[in-house]
Amino acid sequence: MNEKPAVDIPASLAEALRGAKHVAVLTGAGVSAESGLPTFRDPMTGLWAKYRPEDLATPEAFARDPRLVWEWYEWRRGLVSAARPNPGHLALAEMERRLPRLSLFTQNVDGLHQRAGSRNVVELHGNITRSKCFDQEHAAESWPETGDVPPRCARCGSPLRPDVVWFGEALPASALAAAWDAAESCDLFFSIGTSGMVQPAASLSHQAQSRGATVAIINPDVSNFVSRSQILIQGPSGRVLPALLEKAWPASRTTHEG
Ligand code: BJW
Repeated sequence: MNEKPAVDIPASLAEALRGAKHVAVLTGAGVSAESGLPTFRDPMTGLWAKYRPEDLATPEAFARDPRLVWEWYEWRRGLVSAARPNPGHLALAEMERRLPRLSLFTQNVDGLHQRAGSRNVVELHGNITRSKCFDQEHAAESWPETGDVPPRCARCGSPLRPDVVWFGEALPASALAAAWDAAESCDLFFSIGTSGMVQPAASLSHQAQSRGATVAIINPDVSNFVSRSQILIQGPSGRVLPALLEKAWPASRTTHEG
């Protein structure tokens, strides 16, 4: 009775995936939801349902109350270190192995794609496990144990912050340029587990579409995606991606079972 309904994958999408020369993938917080990490904008469970982004995810917030911001990220670092990649992350890593070229751009700061085995991952919004100093952006792997919260940069004494991209900050230029290039040159673009609310990442799928790529959206809530030229697959990525993999390469199942 608890059996979940089968995911309906269009045969045309499986075929497009199998034949693609260059697949570009943009992921967001929804991809890690099945690993137990909260998204940002899901109405009941998202982080922004409980916390105000302007209090925690802007440089101004950090300047105002660095301890609050540091401790909030310490809590989230704990969630990330306890989380494990889910079948969606694993399916993307497997797709990378099967395709001539797959470029994975993630807005996530949790490192779960890399832990799942994806090798060509570009982090658009940084990584929560890294720290840098607020004033000079010196990377900090360790710091003097002075009891300061946040700790201070060993080189310049400025307070440390997580190496993530806050609102109003520029994305790493090389990461954004690579994402833009991939959106313009891919033949198939996936937007997975992202609300598409945050720029500039949200523009990538439009750019891909305008350059003639097939665009597929994977999300349990497809109500915000209305373009008829996109393929919408409604469902959690931890179920949709393994089903897509199996539909594109049915022999893989035989191989595993055999
Ligand atoms: C599932 C699922 C399952 C659930 N399977 N799916 C006005 C108009 C336009 C733009 C702006 C504007 N005012 C300001 C801006 C710019 C601003 C912006 O876009 N704001 C909008 C919110 C309005 N952008 C910026 O400020 C960016 N920088 C910038 O523009 O710089 C310009 C500049 C240039 C030169 C010099 C200086 C500046 C930076 C954006 C940084 C975003 N940072 C955050 C925090 C990162 C650190 C941290 O983790 O704390 O990034 S905010 C947050 O949103 C995080 C995410 O990466 C990002 C995107 O969220 P995402 O991943 O889409 O998550 P959700 O929760 O929104 O969606 C989850 C989805 O999953 C949902 O659709 C669910 O249905 C789905 N889902 N379960 C699959 N099992």
